[in-house]
Amino acid sequence: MQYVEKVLSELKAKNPNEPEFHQAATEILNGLKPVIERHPEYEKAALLERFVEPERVILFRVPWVDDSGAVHVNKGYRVQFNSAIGPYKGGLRFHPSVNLSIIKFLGLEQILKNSLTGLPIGGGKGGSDFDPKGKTDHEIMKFCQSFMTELYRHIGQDTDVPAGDIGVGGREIGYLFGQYKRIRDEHVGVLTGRGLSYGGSLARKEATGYGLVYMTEEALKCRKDSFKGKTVIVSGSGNVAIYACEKAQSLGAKVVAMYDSNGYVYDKNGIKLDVVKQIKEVERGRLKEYADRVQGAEYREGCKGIWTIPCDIALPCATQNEIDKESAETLVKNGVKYVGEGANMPSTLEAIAVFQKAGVVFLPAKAANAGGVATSALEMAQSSGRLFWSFEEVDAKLKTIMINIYHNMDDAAKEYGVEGDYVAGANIAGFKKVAEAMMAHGIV
Ligand code: NDP
Ligand code: 2IT
Repeated sequence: MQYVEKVLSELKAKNPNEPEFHQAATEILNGLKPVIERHPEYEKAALLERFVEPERVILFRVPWVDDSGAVHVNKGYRVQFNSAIGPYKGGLRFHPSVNLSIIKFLGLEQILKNSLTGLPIGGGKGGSDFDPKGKTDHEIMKFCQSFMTELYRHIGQDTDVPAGDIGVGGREIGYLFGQYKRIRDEHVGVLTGRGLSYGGSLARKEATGYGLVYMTEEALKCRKDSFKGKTVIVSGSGNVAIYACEKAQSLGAKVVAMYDSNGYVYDKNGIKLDVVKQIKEVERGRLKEYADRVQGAEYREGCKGIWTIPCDIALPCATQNEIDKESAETLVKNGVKYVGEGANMPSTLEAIAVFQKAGVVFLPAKAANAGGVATSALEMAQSSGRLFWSFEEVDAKLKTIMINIYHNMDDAAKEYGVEGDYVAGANIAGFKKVAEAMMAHGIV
């Protein structure tokens, strides 16, 4: 498809040194080829050129003072990618690897993910190369306050609503919200993932992990199967991983391994999630300690080895490109049948090709991890309506949304002649509404 090739090669030339952004754009635009073929008017309107160019990129300095009095400077980012169907919406990531390429890949993915939820939210992403590891609470607070002292002027409940991502959880959202409220003198739903005492939603914390498992459960159900008795690997041990593990276990699966960025634990008896929660959520410690506390569990340095453990279902929930071609081949050789992406872009393009060729049911991130942002949109609805829904109510809505996304991407793949290709199906189903809205708005 000449038009798609042209847009991709221009994107690479105009945005050099952004490999993650190139990767995400390649996956998306290739998946969209059948739609573009049916809509020649999109090329005339330079729709794809506009779709891959963020509406606004904000880069800023974040100076802060540590507990010893030393001054540090980090980079702050907010990419307001696309507001065609609603206010910009997407998380903030604090991790030393953060750069413009990573924020742009996340922002581009977010546009289609948010559209898939069926709720009125546009796409954005932000963050900083700040490393929260090893910092005191006071240092985290000072950093968050400095970050918000610039960010506040660019966001708003009807403009751009950030949330958490890697390195940004309830504690950080609290400090960010406190500073926003102090500067603007407004108690509004400008951030999601807030604490329950100041406008947050029940089930937001659990939503991404639970949602991932709800979608995988639906994929299993459509094949007359279930989680019961399945061996599962969940990579990561943060917010998404912990609640994916919790829901998978509650459905009768045996989760045998998890990791953090130092190494993985293999517990053939099944991961004791209360121990993981204690180490990661309460003590903010290292997963290595799990093996000291649980008899029969093994700890191994390094992450890649986790994918050599045989499993039926793999749920990568840590970070981008954690499954490469070699790991995908090993998983397939060991009999994996389902891969559900909890993290954003955890599989390389080559790994995806391996899974799809082997007939693995592959549930791509923008669909499979959409439960987090969907529940953020439910939090926004509760904030606007000054309402507070019960856990059961939010969880039921989340489950319905995940099942709908699964069938929408499945139907889109069938409609466009690529049955079972959920990468294409998710891209197409997400893109349709965004494209229609962009066309309706004229050349903007
Ligand atoms: P957390 O910060 O809570 O947890 C991240 C986990 O991944 C930690 O265990 C961390 O280990 C590990 N990790 C991070 N970077 C690496 C790395 N380079 N190599 C190995 N392990 C790594 O983040 P979340 O759980 O919120 O996010 C996980 C993924 O899910 C991300 O891709 C995020 O974009 C995506 N996501 C998150 C949503 C949310 O609602 N939070 C929604 C949708 C997607 P360590 O502790 O050692 O750093
Ligand atoms: O990648 C994601 O979807 C998130 N980090 C959640 C974003 C949100 O606004 O809840």
